Amino acid sequence: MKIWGRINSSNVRKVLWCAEELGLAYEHINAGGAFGLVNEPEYRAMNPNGLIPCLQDGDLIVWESNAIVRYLARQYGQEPFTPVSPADWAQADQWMDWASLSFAGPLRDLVWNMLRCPPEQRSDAEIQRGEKECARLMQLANTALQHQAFLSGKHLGVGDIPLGCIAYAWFSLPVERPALEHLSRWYASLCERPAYQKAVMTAMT
Ligand SMILES: N[C@@H](CCC(=O)N[C@@H](CS)C(=O)NCC(=O)O)C(=O)O
Repeated sequence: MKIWGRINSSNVRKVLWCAEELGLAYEHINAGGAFGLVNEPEYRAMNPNGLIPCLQDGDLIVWESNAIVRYLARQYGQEPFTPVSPADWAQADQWMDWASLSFAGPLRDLVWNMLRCPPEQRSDAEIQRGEKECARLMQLANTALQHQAFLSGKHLGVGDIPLGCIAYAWFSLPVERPALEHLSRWYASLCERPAYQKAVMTAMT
């Protein structure tokens, strides 16, 4: 199994963390950003979308981070990490897609302006916008975590993977964060997991 993508990407972290939780053996290949590779014809032949992450497992190639996480969970996981019933899958899908789709813009506003862009291009207005929206979304997750240990229920599951990676970025950046008791407890429990430490808690730059 091969996984392409630079490790400071939240989308790549999802795939690496999932693979680590499942105890899978894989080869990791840096790609994207300063590593390039994504515009090479060989990479485009695999992933015409030209983004990271990308997975190869035997003859199968998958891109789109949530699709990769779902594939790994279905192919190699078991309950409680992998849901079984359509209803439990729907809950996991809900949190996975919500996290990815809702946070894509506001998290990018923060990461791009605080870590990646040339100083003269930094936009304080975008940082303020990202800060406000990320705080609003995290409040929503905090409420969901009031009565359950994980977004997936009593145990960690695929439904927690995308927000877990986004939360690492959010807690690592020098942004205003409201006090969110339940989200903080959930995040602290992720930080204790060896798989999370190895795959997610790496340098942001
Ligand atoms: N919806 C896609 C988004 C992928 C994406 O935007 N990847 C970014 C990194 S987070 C990327 O490839 N950027 C270009 C690069 O790093 O060269 C997914 O979840 O996989």
